[in-house]
Amino acid sequence: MAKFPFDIHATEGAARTGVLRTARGDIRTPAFMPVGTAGTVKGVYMDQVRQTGADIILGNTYHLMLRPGAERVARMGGLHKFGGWDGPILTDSGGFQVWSLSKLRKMTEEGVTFQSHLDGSKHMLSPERSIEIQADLLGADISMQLDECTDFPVSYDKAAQSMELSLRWGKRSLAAFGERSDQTLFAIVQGSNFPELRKLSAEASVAEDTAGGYGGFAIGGLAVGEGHSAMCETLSVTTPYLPADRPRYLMGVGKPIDIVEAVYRGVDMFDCVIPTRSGRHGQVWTDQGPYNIKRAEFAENQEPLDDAIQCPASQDYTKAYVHHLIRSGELLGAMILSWHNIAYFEDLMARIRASIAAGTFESFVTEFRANWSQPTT
Ligand code: PRF
Repeated sequence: MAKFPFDIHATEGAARTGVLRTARGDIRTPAFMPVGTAGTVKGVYMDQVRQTGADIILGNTYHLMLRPGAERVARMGGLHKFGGWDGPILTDSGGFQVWSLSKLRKMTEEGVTFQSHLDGSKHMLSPERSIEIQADLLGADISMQLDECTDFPVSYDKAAQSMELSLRWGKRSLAAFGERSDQTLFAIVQGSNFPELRKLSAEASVAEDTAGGYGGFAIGGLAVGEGHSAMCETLSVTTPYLPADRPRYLMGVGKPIDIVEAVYRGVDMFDCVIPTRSGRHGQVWTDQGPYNIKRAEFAENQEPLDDAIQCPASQDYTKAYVHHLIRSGELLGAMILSWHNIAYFEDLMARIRASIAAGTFESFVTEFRANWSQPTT
């Protein structure tokens, strides 16, 4: 079962809702994966993450290979046991984090060498080593191929070269992954904002999708500065080239409006640090967009954060209290907002799934666009 069964229950336009059945449990799609970079969803206990309705979390090859080391995680029983999460885990392959975090990276055909952002130590990631770390040492349910996240903006020729390198790394990742009964590997489509390159990348990855091939297809290289409408346009010219019966994952996205628009264009899975990272800075997410609880107007506001969300963080603390905690730099403020924001994102996904199932997603999207009061560029 190198490809997890993916049962699509309902579609509306390009949007789909269904269940991806992994060996460690079902993932209801469209799904939002809270980011557990270093084996922890920052500031939130795993049972709280579970309570928000999250079916799967994400882990990072890059961070875990540097600290505490992938071999150490393996000796401690793998990432699920080490971190106390028994549901599915998807790990990112490391290429993107090297691109965004490391110092002095050097790309070759073989792979990427880089200096750790923690202590400057030198490391190497190849497609084969990334698979070894993800699938063998961390024990990820879903591994990602090693890819190169193309710079933005970039010329057509550079984007083409980068996308072709990712395709070759995808082939090597697939070969290294081999046949596995209860784990799967996703391809990553690149090509910047060039429709022809996205098409070529998707078609070439899909051509590898033979028996024992890719279990799903990710769309990488977006949300890197191109802006909301360019991202939407690229999605519209990419998802039609991906197989209808495999899950599609938009990497590192995004804000609620980005997620709604991507589902509208046929995406099934998302991950983003926004709920936790922005929560640590006082941001509270709503259907209108985020606001900051530090604002003076909340100093004596007795309302709960958000009564509509079935989560203790959303219902049991007043805005005035969280305002005080964040202003005081109290740890609990960051914890409450991280938990609440994940619950908000998971609630949004549940509403998206329900509206696709009910055949009302089109009006859900229209209403969501009208309510969203933040710039979307
Ligand atoms: N590649 C990988 N991980 C990613 C990205 C990518 O392009 C992005 C881009 N938004 C986020 N995470 N491997």
